[in-house]
Amino acid sequence: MKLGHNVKRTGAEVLADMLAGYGVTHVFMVPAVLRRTFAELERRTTIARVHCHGEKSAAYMADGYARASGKPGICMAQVIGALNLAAGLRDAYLAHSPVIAFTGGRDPKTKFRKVYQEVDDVPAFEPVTKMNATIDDVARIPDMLRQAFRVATTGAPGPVHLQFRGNEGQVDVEEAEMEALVEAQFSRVPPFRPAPNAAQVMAALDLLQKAERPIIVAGGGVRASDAGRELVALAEALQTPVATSLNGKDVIPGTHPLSVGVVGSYSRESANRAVNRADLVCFIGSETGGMTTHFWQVPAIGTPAIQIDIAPESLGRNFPLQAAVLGDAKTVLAAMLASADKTSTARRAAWIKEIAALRSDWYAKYKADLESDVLPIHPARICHELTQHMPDDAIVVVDTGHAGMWMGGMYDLREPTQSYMRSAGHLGWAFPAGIGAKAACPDRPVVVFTGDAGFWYHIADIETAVRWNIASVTLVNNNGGGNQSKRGFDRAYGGEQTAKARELWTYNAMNFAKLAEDMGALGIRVEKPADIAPALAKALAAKRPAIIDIATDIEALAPTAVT
Ligand SMILES: Cc1ncc(C[n+]2csc(CCOP(=O)(O)OP(=O)(O)O)c2C)c(N)n1
Ligand SMILES: [Mg+2]
Repeated sequence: MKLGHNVKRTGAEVLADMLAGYGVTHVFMVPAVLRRTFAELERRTTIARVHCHGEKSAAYMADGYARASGKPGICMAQVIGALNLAAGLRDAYLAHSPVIAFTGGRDPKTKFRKVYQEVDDVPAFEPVTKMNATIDDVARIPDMLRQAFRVATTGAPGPVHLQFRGNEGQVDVEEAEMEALVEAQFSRVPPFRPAPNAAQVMAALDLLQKAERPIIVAGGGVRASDAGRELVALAEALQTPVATSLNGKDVIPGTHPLSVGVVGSYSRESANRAVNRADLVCFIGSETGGMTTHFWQVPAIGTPAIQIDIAPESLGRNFPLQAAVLGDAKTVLAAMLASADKTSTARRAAWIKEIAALRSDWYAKYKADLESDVLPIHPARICHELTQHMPDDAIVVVDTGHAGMWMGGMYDLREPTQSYMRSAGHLGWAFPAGIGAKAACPDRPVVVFTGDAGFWYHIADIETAVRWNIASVTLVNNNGGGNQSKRGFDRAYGGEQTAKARELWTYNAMNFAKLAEDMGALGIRVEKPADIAPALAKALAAKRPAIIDIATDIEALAPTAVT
């Protein structure tokens, strides 16, 4: 129907139809927001309305959904929950994840009159969104929703916030002459693949081919562009090793001979050593931020660099460039591959030997930890077991802190069909993000790795996963505390902290498997390294939410970054 038909529809009907039209399968929220829309979702669509135990958790679920599928994740809160939801968008913002948040907001008739539960929430969404807007008139729902999907998915993706008039967004019950028009192109990342300028491609390629010790640092932009295959093909054609950011870990299998691992702060020694030996660093889809460069020490600023990115404002932000290429990673890499001079690889024979040595030196140094039989279990052993036993199509979802360090540095993807997603810094992100990932990809195994402090944050959502039978598997590296904090408190106490200082970062002992069982999930407690792989197999076969509680050593500290 074209406008001018004079047929009025409610905002709720149009919103429900449009969400279905964009291919949304789940929305995550805490009631009560857009109540009429939820009724229409039930009448008109098959969209699952996952109500969970906190707005931050809802945002993390939407974020996990988005990162696993490339489709925008939808989360919602009424006015009083809006800032909890905004807090949850922070990780999505940092990770360039396309999350769309709906909140209830103010009514012009009553604002500034001390309305129950009301503050002006909009400014709080400003630092965590690419677009932050209000819908005051029901007739604006269609075009604003289209703009939300457009902004969330284009360029470097990211979160969007739409505030609907009324504390619960009651503007959705009003009627107007509206069209439920959907632009399907914007229903997933990337909607466009901008082609690079040919001269820029040749300039970058020329530098890579002339270099004797070049290295590629691939970031989340390569992941968003689904350009792993092209990346590995170019690396092979030019015999150029690849380091990744933590966010880009799954763009090349860790077992590939040209992979040196994750570079930066939560990293692998071989990656930092390789990047600091390089005579040319090629950043692709990377913010060149503090985490990936260990605060601009790896590589040092001034190291000859080239950069490929879809966002022009990223090019050269932190490293002076010898060449800059603007475009979609997959398209740029394919263009470079098409013109690559494979005879140039002879120049890099010595470098490739050095890379092989860095790889084997790393393994030799950590072999004892990776294969450790000590009790309580060494976390590196968990990572090593996961490398060997993770299904070929698994999505691995990892929390921050020690979880990020252990898995970033010690775990390897074996197959290009395996995925890896990580918290961009928020403790507690991984468990709900894993629920979102499993909702988005029900046919793929989803395995979460989190510490116990991270798991405590959103533990109530075990019940959510059970209620919706969203069968993610969560491994808890349970050491009875947040022991990444140990080094920091030692420093704060001027050497070694007091015994009493441990009350700052330790908890009561907890058996999360037992707790999970009480909440209706499968719970498995693991106390011996040999039981890790069977527990994973059992949990994956159970086809219901599972928590594997692994008792580990509170004294085990992950290796810190080398420079
Ligand atoms: C929202 C948030 N608050 C605080 C921190 C700081 N932080 C980083 S790691 C950590 C403790 C992690 O503990 P746990 O998840 O049990 O892992 P462990 O270090 O014990 O392996 C804390 C508090 C953070 N990253 N995010
Ligand atoms: Mg812990």
